[in-house]
Amino acid sequence: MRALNKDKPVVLTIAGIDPSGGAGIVADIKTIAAFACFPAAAITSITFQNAKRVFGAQHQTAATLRAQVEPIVQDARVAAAKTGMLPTAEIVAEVVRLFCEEDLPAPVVDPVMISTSGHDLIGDSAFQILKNELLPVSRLVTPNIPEAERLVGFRIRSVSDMRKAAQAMQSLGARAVLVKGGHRLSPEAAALDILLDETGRFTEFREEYIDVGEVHGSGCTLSAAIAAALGKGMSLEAAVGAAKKHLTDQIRSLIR
Ligand code: PXL
Repeated sequence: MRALNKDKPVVLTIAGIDPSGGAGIVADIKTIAAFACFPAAAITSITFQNAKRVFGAQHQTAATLRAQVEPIVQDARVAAAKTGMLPTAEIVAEVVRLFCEEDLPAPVVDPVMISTSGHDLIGDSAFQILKNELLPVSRLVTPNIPEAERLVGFRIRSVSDMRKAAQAMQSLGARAVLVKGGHRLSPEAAALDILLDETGRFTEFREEYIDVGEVHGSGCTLSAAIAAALGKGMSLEAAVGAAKKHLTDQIRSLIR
């Protein structure tokens, strides 16, 4: 049996579901489809939330995550992948095993830690496995400033610190790193993202900063867009540029 549109590149997201649609897998699917790719999705956690608050979550087990991913891999060539919320040590360790064992491309890792509404989305031991085992099998890791600070263990106060943090994350094993700046750092860093690629080269991405406050799901959307663009065969640099433009267009539509 055939699935509609499956001639498009299949892009897999392994992430939490936010049933209110702002973040997580629903945002990923919308984004992957907007890039004319075929979304496949494996759920790590069912969260109970809206844009204002997270009320709780029901996490999956390693077994139920594997049971979702294996049939996808058996039936389709996955062109690109991303990971989002990986709440428990059991889940992160299984994700690492899946990317090592299965015929899957190295993922874009969005190191989700805290929801925009302030809820913790990853446990301490899960964080350690993400840092020590998932980063080394990633294609790209896409932290915002607080996530980067937790991964590297020092404060980021300037654009030069963003570059140092990117290099520190590459030393942890990530092939490439995209540090997302933000308004909290400085007006200069607002909407500035810095890419460090596998050859050690830095590229700065700057889009207009649109002051709409925190946007629920912006990290999910950006990482899904990068994965989709990679799935279409774009270079890493072109994929990040296209993804950032897509996110900025979406944010701009909030004020229209
Ligand atoms: O934006 C981070 C994030 C990722 N994944 C899920 C989320 C959130 C934030 O709320 O709910 C499932």
